[in-house]
Amino acid sequence: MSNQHLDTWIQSVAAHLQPDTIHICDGSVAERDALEQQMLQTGTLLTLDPGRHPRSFLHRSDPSDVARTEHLTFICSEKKEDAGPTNNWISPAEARTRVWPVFAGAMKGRTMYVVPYLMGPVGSSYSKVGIEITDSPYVVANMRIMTRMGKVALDHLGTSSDFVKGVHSLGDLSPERRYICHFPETRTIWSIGSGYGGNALLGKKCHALRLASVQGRDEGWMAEHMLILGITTPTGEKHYIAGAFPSACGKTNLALLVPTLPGYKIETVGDDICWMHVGEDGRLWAINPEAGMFGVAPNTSLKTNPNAMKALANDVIYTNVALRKDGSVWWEGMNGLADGEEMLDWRGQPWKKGVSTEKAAHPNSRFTVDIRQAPSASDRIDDPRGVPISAILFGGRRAKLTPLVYEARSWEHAVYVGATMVSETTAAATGAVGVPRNDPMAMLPFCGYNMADYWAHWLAMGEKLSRPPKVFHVNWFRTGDDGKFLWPGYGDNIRVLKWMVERIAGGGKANETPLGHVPTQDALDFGGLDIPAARQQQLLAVDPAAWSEEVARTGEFLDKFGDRLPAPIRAQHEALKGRIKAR
Ligand code: OXD
Ligand code: MN
Repeated sequence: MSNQHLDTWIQSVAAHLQPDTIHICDGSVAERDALEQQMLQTGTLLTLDPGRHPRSFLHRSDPSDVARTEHLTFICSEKKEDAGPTNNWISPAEARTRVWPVFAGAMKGRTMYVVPYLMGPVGSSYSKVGIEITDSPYVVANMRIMTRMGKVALDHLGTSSDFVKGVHSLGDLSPERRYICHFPETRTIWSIGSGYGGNALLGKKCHALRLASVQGRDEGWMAEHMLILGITTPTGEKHYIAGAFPSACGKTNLALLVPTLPGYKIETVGDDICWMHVGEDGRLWAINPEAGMFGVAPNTSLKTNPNAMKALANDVIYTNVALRKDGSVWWEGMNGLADGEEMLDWRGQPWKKGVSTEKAAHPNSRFTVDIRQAPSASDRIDDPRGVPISAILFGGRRAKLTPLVYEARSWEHAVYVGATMVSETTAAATGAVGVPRNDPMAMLPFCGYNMADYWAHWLAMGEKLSRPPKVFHVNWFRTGDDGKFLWPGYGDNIRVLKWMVERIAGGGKANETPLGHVPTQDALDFGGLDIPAARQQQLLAVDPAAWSEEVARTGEFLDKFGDRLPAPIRAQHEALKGRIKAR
């Protein structure tokens, strides 16, 4: 079926970028195989040992291009206020004069791939089509795993003009000429100068979060940086939970959790992005718009995330991991290296265990794999209706201050809790690691419009929910005075989920604190864990003095939004101050 809107747009982009040839991707296995062969010949992909890693490849990116570059990422709304104080902004007119010329002739001597992709299950009224034009076969191969790509997307689109238009070129890969521009009003993305996942796989952060968050606001739904998991209790009670955590804070680990408590079962629906709609039953219903995982490799091991390791059995694209002499991949946290073992680091340089001081794998090295390969994959991943959400988690990485878990007091309070999330930075973006920064709903780098309006949208969504989910805040990363983690995390996080499910059912003992409801020490299942009572107490403690400093900092953050800050957020802030003072 031909689509006039699509054809016209492709021609206009081609006229400017001047590729040698144009290839419209159909998503077939034959197409994938041919592309892989070509990338092996050019060195874009390297082979791995076929016995250990069937049909899997290694890609090494340019060393200056290994993470999202937030300072080169722009929201190009007509009005600056619509991008808000947390986004970089340039006007569409400026983008046209400053950025579009960088694309001129960028595909000379290259093939222009046209990648139609569907975000969301086939046949779902919630799913959306995007078309990514790119000159990177690595991007095509990743998009084929991360989305439902090719004919299936064109079939969904039909003759409609309703698709996100993404133009991506590697350009010369120079950070000097790198731009990732989003035009929410025309649902367009321009990305040049980077081949890195979050900058170049336009379906993911650019479309499914930055543009979709705006579209969701306009159409009354939500695009969130959240995992989706299903939990079944020993008595057969089943719930779905969505969770927002900043990048590289363990979303994939939680989504694929193997419970340490007997009788519990966890299913994975999504590990990074979640689109939620109000169902006829007054609940929130969620789909995972993606089809794959672009997971952080370091610290993924049989111990920390056995389901991820099993998902990686075959058909994986690894990016910037280390390569052992036997043709297998390695990253920090995987163990199993003999002292003195030599291999190649993520740049392809010789590396020796016990001698080399640099990391062998880049801290933001990744695996790309079909999420349905995880043993925990839910049979609802492809359900066009999505899944009903019983609880939402907000989580940050805080060494101090924030208790393991607390429950918000109301929807308005929940929106405040999400809006005031703080987390210590990670390697997923360039810049210093370990610095606390406000990251509302884990959307700081991904909200395509003014955060204050985004909170107003959250508040408005709450009004439409007759059966809103319960909302919790979690922090797996609190440390004791010795600097060691107080909580074992990983599979033991099931103990926190257990308490949440009890709360959903109307049970689960809790203390009322200024922050919200914190489980009593005996309400949390510490059974079989070697955590002394004093450390359990520290894990759940709320220190009013420290919180009054935190609240002052939060106040400064909220002030950035001026008059646009929704009144209920300000009111929640004042109420929290009052509760802390009363202690
Ligand atoms: C990701 C990120 O890649 O959040 O998911 O950076
Ligand atoms: Mn993410």
